Amino acid sequence: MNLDDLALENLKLSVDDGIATVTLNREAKRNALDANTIEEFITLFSILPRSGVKAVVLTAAGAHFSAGLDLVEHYKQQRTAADFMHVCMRWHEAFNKIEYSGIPVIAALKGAVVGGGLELASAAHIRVADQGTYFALPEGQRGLFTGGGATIRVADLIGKARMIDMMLTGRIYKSEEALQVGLCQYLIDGDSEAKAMELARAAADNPPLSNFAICSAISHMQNMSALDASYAEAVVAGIVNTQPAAQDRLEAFANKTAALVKPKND
Ligand code: 1HE
Repeated sequence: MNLDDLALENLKLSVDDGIATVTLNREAKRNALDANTIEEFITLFSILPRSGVKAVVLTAAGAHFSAGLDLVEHYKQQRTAADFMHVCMRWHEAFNKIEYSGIPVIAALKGAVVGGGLELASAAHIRVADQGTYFALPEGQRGLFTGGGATIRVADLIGKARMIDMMLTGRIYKSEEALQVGLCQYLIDGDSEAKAMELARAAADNPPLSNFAICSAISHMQNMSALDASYAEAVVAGIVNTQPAAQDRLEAFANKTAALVKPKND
């Protein structure tokens, strides 16, 4: 199957100049994540990384990035514990496909990034927030628990103490404070999608093999012992750092034609 054959309902896909824009497209339900949306993520991210796309902007229709788990679907389906464990495994499949995709995924955030919406955002490689973005884990208030990887990824971003506080008390982070604790890497005054696109274009200029390593190996290595991770790092660096695309760039540096690494105004 290729990208053109995909029949998506709750996600929208467009590709321009090698950059894919994936849009959560359930604005009427504040982009709540129902089972179908999760299946569409799995389908899409099974194909996108092999489609020649160089980077992805993950954005959302309407004022909110995502209101998290579709609470109404969950309520109506009267799921058993076993049912919901299987639901969670599909969420993990979807979000692992994003985090380990090997292509940069930049999340453009706005409005509510809550519960499962934050779990989705934390699977991206970079998060850009605007001034109206807010982050919350209201699971405790709803009588729920995270099931889409927050115990791993959100705890990784902000530490377990902050995560537990958010879940127990409903604490909401926004603006500078959200940036400071690590819920986003960029906080901008304008449109987060425009900034995410700018970052995606910058990342897309890197050789695909370098991006593959950055957007998969680091995550894999975090799951390993330090000894195994250092071995895996050597293997990955052996492959990436000897690629022809690196040689070309190193030649440019040696010939003094490559850009130097300096802040813009220096
Ligand atoms: C939804 C959902 C949803 C909205 N599931 N339908 N997440 C939450 O606890 C967040 C719940 N949502 C909200 O607090 C608010 O909807 C928002 C602050 C995000 C947006 O408020 P607002 O005033 O713009 O919209 P609204 O009027 O509340 O909602 C518009 C519609 O979206 C309405 O449906 P309608 O048919 O009455 O028009 C809402 O029911 C619907 N909607 N959010 C289903 N979440 C793997 S475990 C993860 C566990 C979690 O994610 S817990 C966090 C759940």
